Amino acid sequence: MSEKVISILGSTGSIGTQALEVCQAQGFEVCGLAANRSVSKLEEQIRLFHPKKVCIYDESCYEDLKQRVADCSVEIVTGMDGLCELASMDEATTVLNSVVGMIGLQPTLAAIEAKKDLALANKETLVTGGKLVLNAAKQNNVPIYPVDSEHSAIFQSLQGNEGNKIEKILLTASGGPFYGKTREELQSVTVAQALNHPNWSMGAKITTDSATLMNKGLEFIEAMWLFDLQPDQIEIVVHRESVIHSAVEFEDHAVIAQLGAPDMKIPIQYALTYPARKPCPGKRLNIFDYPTLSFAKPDEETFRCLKACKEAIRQGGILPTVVNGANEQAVALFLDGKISFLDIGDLVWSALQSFDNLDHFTLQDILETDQKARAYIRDLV
Ligand code: MN3
Repeated sequence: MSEKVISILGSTGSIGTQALEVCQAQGFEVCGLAANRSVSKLEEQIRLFHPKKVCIYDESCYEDLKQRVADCSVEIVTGMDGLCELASMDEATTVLNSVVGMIGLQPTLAAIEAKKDLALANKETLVTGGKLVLNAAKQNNVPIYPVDSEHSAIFQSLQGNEGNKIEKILLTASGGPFYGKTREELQSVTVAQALNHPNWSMGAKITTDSATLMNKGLEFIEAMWLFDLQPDQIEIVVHRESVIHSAVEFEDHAVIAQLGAPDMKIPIQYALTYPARKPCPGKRLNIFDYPTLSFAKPDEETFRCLKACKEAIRQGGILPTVVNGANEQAVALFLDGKISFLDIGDLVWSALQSFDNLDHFTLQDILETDQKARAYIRDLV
């Protein structure tokens, strides 16, 4: 048996497939794989990695998958129960949660309750359930290793600084494909344009979130929970080159940053091999490819999703769940051709204004608020 045994939730997505490359390079055993509905890709992964159990989230894909892998000895489960089973397998030492969206919250909690090391790529987990998740992790003594490149950079910059106070975080943002554009110029943006990210290759939901800067808003909230920060301790810096992945300023005003090629395999691997650094299949940085690095403040009036996220976490309570749910619904409608690009930010902002806050809430409240926020957007459109 290898030193680490990994269960990967979201294995057919961008993070999941790169995580499997890392597992292969490191010789880590893979005990579980979970996908939404990419049956043929999951079949390939089953044949290559021989997991004991897999989850196909969408139940309508179950029969197809079952027939395709009838000759393999793999157990197949479905739905949210299946996803939570994959998050708490006896064999697993580590769970990588890279599912897309709010559906990642319950499997995160299941992994923590089962006392698995958690490599977390699902930012909606902390955006909606930050307090629940961190309390559960503390109670169960479970470490959370960030996979998101910015949060990994912050985590890496903090190594060797136990007990040293963070003055400020510089959270870098590529600015996405529409950096510098005005609202007028963004009126006729197409789905294809929004999905054409300059530096990072990712799935459709997160690429759209990068174009609206919602992604940076979610990361802002994620950083507050992961590193126990106040909103005014986080400065968002548009850094077009995506070479500096984020930085930490300490009380003595020393700023420690992590640099690298924009390749997710590096932060994915660090989350899986921490505290060790091992040879990685990720790209090397050639610093001479970047003779100049640029830094600017984000435009929160044009990119209202970012403003909505900052306002939601400033007020706290259940409001981050409102903006997240509203955004998930709005992005789905945009990708479906039902609303315009600018509508996303306007709808998210409108949801934030329309919901009452809740200071104390349970997992059930989070799930219900998420549904209400989605319904609110569907009713408006
Ligand atoms: Mn990121």
